[in-house]
Amino acid sequence: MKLTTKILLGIGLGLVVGLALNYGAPSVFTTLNDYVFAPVGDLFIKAIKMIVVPLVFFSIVLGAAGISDPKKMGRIGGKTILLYLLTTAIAISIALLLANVISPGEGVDVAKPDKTDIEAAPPIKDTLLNIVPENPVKALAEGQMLQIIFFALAFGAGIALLGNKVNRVKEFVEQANEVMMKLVHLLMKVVPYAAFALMAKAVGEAGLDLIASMGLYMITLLLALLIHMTLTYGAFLKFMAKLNPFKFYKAMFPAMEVAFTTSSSAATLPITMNSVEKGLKVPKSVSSFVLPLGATINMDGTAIMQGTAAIFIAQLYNIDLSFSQQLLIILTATLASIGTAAIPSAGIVMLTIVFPAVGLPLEGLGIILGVDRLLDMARTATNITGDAMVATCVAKSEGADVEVTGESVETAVS
Ligand code: DAS
Repeated sequence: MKLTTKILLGIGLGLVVGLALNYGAPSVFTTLNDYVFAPVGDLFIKAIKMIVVPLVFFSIVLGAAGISDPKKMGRIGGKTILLYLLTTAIAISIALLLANVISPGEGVDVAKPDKTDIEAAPPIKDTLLNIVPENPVKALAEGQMLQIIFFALAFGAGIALLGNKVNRVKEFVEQANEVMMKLVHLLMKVVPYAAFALMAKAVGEAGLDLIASMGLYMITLLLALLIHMTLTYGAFLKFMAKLNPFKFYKAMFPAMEVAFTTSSSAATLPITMNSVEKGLKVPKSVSSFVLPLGATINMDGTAIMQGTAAIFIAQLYNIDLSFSQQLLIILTATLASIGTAAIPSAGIVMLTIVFPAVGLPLEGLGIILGVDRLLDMARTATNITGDAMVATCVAKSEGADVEVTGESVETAVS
């Protein structure tokens, strides 16, 4: 049975058990929650926290080290990274605006976690100043994620600049990254059971109201993805790449389909490159730099999920987020999306960066996890579309004659 099917079964069973206990046997729920649901949920979240530091570190080092020839790529690299950061910040801003307007988490009384490890978020100025770690080893040991991301970007850039002189370091990082991807893959096998326990716990506590609010959370997120894909990307395509957005989407549809079915930007990369080179006439000199880098560090869809999830969980737990804390979400979700590995469900793992940064309880991860599988498919399609859009705009700005050739691209997905 496919993992997605197992997860959906786990969610469904968790919903039914949670509702039955919430309405029929609250005392039984309390016992089951204490001895089954909560411990399973806690263990799963601890396992996520166990892998997030090395996963982020090696994933970002590899992404930064992948900048083939930083000197040659100066102009193209500068444009690419600027567009990646700009579109990601726009994506999160759309997500925050929609989540505040729709307020999917309002009106549901989810018991606040009894742990006191929810620290108040530091002022945004301190967070920005603290991004540069005085002691990177201490940052890694303490899981200071923003400092880890900064150090990883610097370390990767160092590898890129030294090139072949440090091949063994690069090989080690590549293999370490493979190990971390494998651990995420193995952890995802536990998701159906964790989703069951966490869903039963959450619905057992909050009842039907929670299901309605989770449905609203999904609608809010999918709407943000749609707006970003059509309005943001449409504007860049029309005014910067001088392309008809509808023709662009037609050319990119095969890649979007593969991204949707695989939930992995990495698995989709060959199709994304094929679509951009054959379907949009983007030169290989641009696509071979912009797309692999984008698959690693540019994930607008993931950033939208992280922004929406943060506001949703804050609303569920009645935690008021100030404007500066919401700005902090834009910063942390941008950095978290850079650190997200291009594999299924990696974006949910990175919520362990965003939530603590603004004082949100990680228990909220369990509620998000339950409905994340479908959302991962949609946001991965957005991720690769953003990469392709930037590659097209950069190619145009470099004088390439980008146009829609109408050539169909065979996808590898059977
Ligand atoms: N599935 C990830 C990707 O490959 C994104 C995510 O998990 O958020 O893009």
